[in-house]
Amino acid sequence: MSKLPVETRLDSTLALARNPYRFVSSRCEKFNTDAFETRLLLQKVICIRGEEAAKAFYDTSRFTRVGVAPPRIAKTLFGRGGVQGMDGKAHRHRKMMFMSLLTEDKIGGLTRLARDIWNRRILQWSRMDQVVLYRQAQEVLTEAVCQWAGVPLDPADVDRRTSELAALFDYAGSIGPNHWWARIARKRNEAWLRGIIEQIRAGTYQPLEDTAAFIVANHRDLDGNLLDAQIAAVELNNILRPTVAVSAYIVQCAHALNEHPVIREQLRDGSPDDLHCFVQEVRRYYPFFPFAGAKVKESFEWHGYHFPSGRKVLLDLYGTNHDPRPWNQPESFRPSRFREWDGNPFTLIPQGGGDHYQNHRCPGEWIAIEQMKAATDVLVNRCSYEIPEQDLQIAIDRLPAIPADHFAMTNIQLLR
Ligand code: MYR
Repeated sequence: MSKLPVETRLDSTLALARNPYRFVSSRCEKFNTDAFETRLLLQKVICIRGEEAAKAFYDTSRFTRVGVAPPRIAKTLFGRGGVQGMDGKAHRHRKMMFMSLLTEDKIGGLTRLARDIWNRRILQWSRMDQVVLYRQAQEVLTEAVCQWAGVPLDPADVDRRTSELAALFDYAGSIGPNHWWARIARKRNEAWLRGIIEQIRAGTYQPLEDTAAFIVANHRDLDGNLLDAQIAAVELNNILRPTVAVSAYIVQCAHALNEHPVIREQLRDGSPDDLHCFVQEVRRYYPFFPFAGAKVKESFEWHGYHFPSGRKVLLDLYGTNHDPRPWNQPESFRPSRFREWDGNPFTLIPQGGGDHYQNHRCPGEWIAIEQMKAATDVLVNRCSYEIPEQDLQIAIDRLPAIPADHFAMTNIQLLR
């Protein structure tokens, strides 16, 4: 058996916080390996990257997700009792609930709602001196996903509900006041959604039967019981929050359009395939979720390395998307690479890998793709704008990583 390379420093949590997206791959390059052991939050953790590592990571007989998320992430990003911390049959059953909401038809409905809201917003923007795309995208997505999910949202509440939902992903990885605000935001958001679940069950609020709110409120577990109202709220949040998090991808689309004027020109009335390739390359190239975590179920060996039972393991998502073995010149932004792509579920894993039904791969991946396409079309074909002086560098120590100034735009004009 080979000896797993081990980082010698006592704890690497700070190093990871300073450079979350390159932490694993920079060390894999140094050790010339796809796996090494380190200590994070004073616990031994094995970090892995690449296609073969992803195949092992998504083998449900090897890893569990139960009790894996650190408390600070559970209390902000994920909540407690939701699908992210489940395993086996119970996980597959819960996952089916999400997948039933994500038919092509339903995703199309959400995209149409968002398009209408974008169109309304462009008109408002044309009367404003400056807008910040990150915040605008969050508000558009909050309005659209609440309407789509059957979650009533008074127009006067769009601002505060957007701020709450955005805090959950924007400040999950922060320390200090932002992180504490994210914890408060989760409590508020869950209380709001729990109230809606209870009203649906009491019959005092009746959303359409194909909406997320109705389906989550009436979902039964494998024993035939309704979900605890608190857990139902966590699952309804699991639909709203990640949709709003697509705002980070939308800013990254805007950044890519700005960096690559030739590609932008090609997308002007380009084919649906051009748009699809562009969006896939944004998801591959830009930093979104840095890594996914799991815990070894029973000891096993992989590529000659020993993975002991109970050991936490991090799969490097960003590093796998930038692995030079499947991705030729991974550091160059080249949408055309997706014309030939074979659809391998273990090489492009910005939102997790493997199978959507069996594995912990984000069920909202298709929502993200369609929302990114709709927003890119808005930015390329529906309006013109100028980019004022600002810091456009992607802040690589920020989670999710977007430009420090969140992409400000001025002189916005409706094109048609
Ligand atoms: C979601 O809401 O589920 C999607 C969120 C995407 C944003 C990802 C960035 C946050 C990562 C926090 C992990 C911190 C690990 C130290």
